[in-house]
Amino acid sequence: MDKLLSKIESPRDLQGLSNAELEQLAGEMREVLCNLVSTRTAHFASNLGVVELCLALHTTFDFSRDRLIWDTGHQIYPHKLITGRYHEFGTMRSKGGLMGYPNPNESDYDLFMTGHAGSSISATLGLKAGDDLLPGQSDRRAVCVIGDGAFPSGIVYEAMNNAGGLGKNLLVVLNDNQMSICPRVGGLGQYLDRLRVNSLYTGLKSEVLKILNKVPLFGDPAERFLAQLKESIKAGLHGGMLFEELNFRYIGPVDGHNITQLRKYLDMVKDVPGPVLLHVVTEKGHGFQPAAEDPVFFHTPPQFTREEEGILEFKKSSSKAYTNVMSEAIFKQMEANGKVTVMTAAMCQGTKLEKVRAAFPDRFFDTGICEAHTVAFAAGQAKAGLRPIVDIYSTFLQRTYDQIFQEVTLQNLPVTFLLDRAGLTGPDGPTHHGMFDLAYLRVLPNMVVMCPGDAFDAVAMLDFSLGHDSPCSMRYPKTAAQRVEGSRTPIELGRAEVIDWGHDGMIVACGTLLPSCIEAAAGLREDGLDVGVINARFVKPLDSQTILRAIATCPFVVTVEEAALMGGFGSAVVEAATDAGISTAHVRRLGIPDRFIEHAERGELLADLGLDPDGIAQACRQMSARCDVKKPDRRRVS
Ligand SMILES: Cc1ncc(C[n+]2csc(CCOP(=O)(O)OP(=O)(O)O)c2C)c(N)n1
Repeated sequence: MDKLLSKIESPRDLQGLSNAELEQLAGEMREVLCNLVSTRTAHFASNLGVVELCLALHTTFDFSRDRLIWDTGHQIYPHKLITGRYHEFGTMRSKGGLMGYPNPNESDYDLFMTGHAGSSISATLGLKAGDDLLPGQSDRRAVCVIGDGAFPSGIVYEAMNNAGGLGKNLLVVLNDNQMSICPRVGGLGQYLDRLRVNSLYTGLKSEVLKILNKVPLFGDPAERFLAQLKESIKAGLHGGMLFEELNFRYIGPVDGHNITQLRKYLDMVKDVPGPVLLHVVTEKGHGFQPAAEDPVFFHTPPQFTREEEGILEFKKSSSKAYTNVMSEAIFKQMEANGKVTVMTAAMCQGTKLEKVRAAFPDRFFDTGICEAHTVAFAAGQAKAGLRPIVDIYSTFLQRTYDQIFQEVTLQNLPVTFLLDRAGLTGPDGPTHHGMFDLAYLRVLPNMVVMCPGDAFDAVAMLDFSLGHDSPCSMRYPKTAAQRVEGSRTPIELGRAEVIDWGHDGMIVACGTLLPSCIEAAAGLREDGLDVGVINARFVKPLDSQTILRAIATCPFVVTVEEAALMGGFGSAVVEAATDAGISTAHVRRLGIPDRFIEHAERGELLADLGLDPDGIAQACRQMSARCDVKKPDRRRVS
């Protein structure tokens, strides 16, 4: 089946292949990509779109020595297929298997473990600057591939400014498929559209080839480049002045699915001195019609089966996720209050805001992959008197820490931060686990930090935050929303909710692991241990009264959070107890230890970290056994 692909152990094996064989190989690679997504959820349309580009790059450069960075890294699959990982490809994104992003532990062809967009030009420029300073390294070429969705990120212009000033030899391949996850937005995208209508790309493909054929294939690269430039200007085919003004040579647009042409272009620019931007036009989802027609859905589709006539059957989950609960809650808030606005940094689909976008087009803002701008933009709206919501993944909020500090908390502006994908995101792995937000948000004065225990809390907390005159944040994971039974207390600033009080010990649950804590307590009760549960709700302000009463009076206390232990909720509890002069020797903190967590299903990771009901119950049993000899009154420090 994979006649050619199965023999490719490394990019060196591509060297003898003709353009026709490379095209055949591209077909085989697409087949493997399609087979993968029929077994699991994985990045798909972006990978289908870069197959030819990947082959052209690896046949023009030698990346065992030259440098290559794929921006973001979600389109790394074709690269993995031809850099020695074909035989393990089926393990992609599963526990112990290949990572869905570049991973230097898997291959020397992957330079950085990344999953966040926009940093590729900076990192590649850094590699080049480093290689140029080290003896015998300056011949190493430096290439990065960046999508038009990632391209508006602020850091890209910091890097281009630096590269244009340094004049380093650097090739930036702009992979323009007119899509981020959703259709790309903003003025820069419109500029790229104008470049696309440049006759070099539209209609005049034969003209392109004529020009290329006039350019000598051998000889001084700078001269070859100038010859090409002269010919294209003569034909009125040159554009990209924005990049030229930044001291980049702009070439393109080029058809990114024509291997022959791509290789000619890459060969032409590979030794051009100074920074070059090669504008390559691709189709997201290329080669698999349903994905090309709906690249938004097929960015990371649910597992599906292909049928004869191309009809697809999707493996859909019937449960409602926290993301859905919150997008519906946002919708209702916007319906009720014309001052509520919502912002997403290119994650409209992931945060399920499509209905909000359609219903409130003037109060919905997709800013593109520009998190820092998004937060300052929200601050401006809050200052003007609106009630902005920043709906963002926990891990991407890290991009904008300074704006949260300066523009929001320092001004004490009422911006609401909804942190989706908080905690362990599962198969995306360490680049995407949202584990640091509690630690980095709770240190900021004025910031209210909330963790809903279930869907009831999540909706009520949004309502609370939109009536509160300070910045508020709340977090929830990527999982099915749960609801704790029984009558619930309303959300009150800095007040926890006592689910039950236990005489043998207490679990203090911070966040949506609350139902697991309740399940653990129920199991312990069957074993004869009376362990109660507190739903902490607030990390800041902490309900010291309730939580410290538990520490002062109960034989043991276990805190539970799906976040980094260092600086997180348990730390806040221990700090508060220490400040109050209460011993914490009988307090145990459960959460994410001080290391990066690999990829696997969220449930597998929770179990590995002792954060599932069994693990929580086990920790309680251990604490109970350990604290048995000690009595609560001995713990109070005088
Ligand atoms: C800082 C950051 N914000 C958001 C994302 C989520 N994200 C992953 S891929 C993607 C779209 C990238 O578009 P583009 O660079 O054009 O690549 P394409 O998928 O179109 O090939 C987004 C928004 C991210 N990875 N990093």
